[in-house]
Amino acid sequence: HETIPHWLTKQADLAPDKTAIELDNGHCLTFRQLKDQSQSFAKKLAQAGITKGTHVGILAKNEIPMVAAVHALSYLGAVGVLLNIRLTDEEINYQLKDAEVSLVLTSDHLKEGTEYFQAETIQSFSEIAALEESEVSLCNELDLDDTFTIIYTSGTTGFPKGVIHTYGNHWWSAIGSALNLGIHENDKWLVPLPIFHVSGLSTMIKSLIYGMQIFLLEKFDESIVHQAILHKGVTIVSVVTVMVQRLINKLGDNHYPESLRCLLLGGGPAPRPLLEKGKARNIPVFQSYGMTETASQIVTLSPKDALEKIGSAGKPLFPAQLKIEQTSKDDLVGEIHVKGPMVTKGYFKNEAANNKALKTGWLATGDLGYLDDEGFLFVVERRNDLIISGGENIYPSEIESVISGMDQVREVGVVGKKHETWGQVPIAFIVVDSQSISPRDILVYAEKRLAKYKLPKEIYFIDQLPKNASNKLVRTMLLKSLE
Ligand code: S0N
Ligand code: AMP
Ligand code: MG
Ligand code: MG
Ligand code: MG
Repeated sequence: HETIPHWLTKQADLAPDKTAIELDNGHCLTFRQLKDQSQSFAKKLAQAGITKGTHVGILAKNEIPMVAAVHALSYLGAVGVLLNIRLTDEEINYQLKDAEVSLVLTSDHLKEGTEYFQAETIQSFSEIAALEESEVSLCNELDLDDTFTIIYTSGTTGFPKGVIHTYGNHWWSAIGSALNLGIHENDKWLVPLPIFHVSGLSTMIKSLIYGMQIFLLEKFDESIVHQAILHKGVTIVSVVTVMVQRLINKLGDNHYPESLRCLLLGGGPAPRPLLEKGKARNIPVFQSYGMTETASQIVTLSPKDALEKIGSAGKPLFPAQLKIEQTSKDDLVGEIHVKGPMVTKGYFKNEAANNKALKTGWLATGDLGYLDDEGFLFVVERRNDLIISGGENIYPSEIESVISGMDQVREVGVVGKKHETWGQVPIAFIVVDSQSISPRDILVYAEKRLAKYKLPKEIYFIDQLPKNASNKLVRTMLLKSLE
């Protein structure tokens, strides 16, 4: 087993007085302070019964107590199950049960919303902070094969799957990114993306490994991001498409200062017109391809290629490999397979999914793409009808299985429709058994079970769903029926 020194302890030793985290209100925390706070929190968590291997749910917006809580788990060898705050109680409870979570930690202001969570204990950060520190010995090494975090990602079957991230996955993700983007002395990486997604989490960990300051936002706000780029020396910002759109609108005909060296764009496709707008304003947008399973970007367009290869997601990072599984010799397009030490070792207790996606030593992503003659990746189609709305994933099957649970509903088909703001939104086609049901009834039923961003934005009642010869729903035909 390979181990490294605990990364926060190490950085607190190398650069104790360097700023680790800056908040928009001006509050800063050094690496030493972050270590002290995390270690103290760990000793209090031990008092609350957390030991090596305990699965701990974390439900929070980006805030320092959340960062400290995640690091605290690593000092105990416990596993963090990061929960998306937009999910409904039912969706959260599925994850808590599936991930075998015994205790949930949450922000003080979110505690009230957790009364229907099915967990033995739910504690706010302040409640833990009020405990005595127990005399427990904290981990001073990290085993790269040990599990650190689990993040759920929507599944084709309608049920989400828990992606396991080891310390090694996060380590290699950070190294791969550094070998591509470089580490600059004055780097300040702005994190407007949630830490409950690997997009935010991975930057929080890079901060420790690089000794780099992050500028942490509780949630995305284009005015704050804009000001931070103009006046606070931010050099890198992680973004999804809708954020780039909002920033470009805000910028108008002005330009960002040279200090901004990278807008790392991930989490979904980027429309070409948007990339061209960015290019016209000299905004250094770096397209990337990655997913929860790859612990963040695994393919990124490097700065020197960004202009010539607009539309491409780039080349695999140094520690990663990529191949296209062609179905026929004449078709360049095939399934994207990736491999590397940042790729997950598997989904938590889900042998079927592991056999499907990870059996060969490569991750079969389900996404379709091709490589141009210089080896640059172009993603052409997403896996299994996956809908991406504002960087959040939605599988049609999640919505279909919920709505078909209504007594009056015989069948449902859901597809993604292009949307000005969100990129895509889900819309539903429904075959009913009785006429006594309205779109409103459906939404009332669905909103108890599905996060708001998953609710169908349009509902159509139809006589029957388009099926192929083997009686499978043909989703592409649904969209065509609207034309
Ligand atoms: C885009 C965001 C910020 C929008 O949220 P906002 O503006 O804060 O909305 P709210 O004020 O909370 O709500 C207003 C109304 O909007 C609805 N709503 C909110 N979000 C969505 C959405 N996504 N789709 C549809 N509707 C939405 C609310 O319900 C509310 O409605 P009303 O008014 O009716 O009540 C927010 O959605 C956001 O933060 N999105 C990004 C999430 C994200 O991080 N995704 C990436 C996931 N992927 C990965 O982690 C792997 C790839 C990766 O690592 C990566 C990705 C990006 C960049 C870099 C990397 C990397 O490799 O490092
Ligand atoms: P998530 O795990 O939430 O980040 O979702 C990852 C999925 O987003 C991938 O499997 C792709 O379907 C999609 N995706 C990520 N990057 C790109 C890209 N550059 N172009 C098109 N789709 C992308
Ligand atoms: Mg709730
Ligand atoms: Mg997602
Ligand atoms: Mg039914």
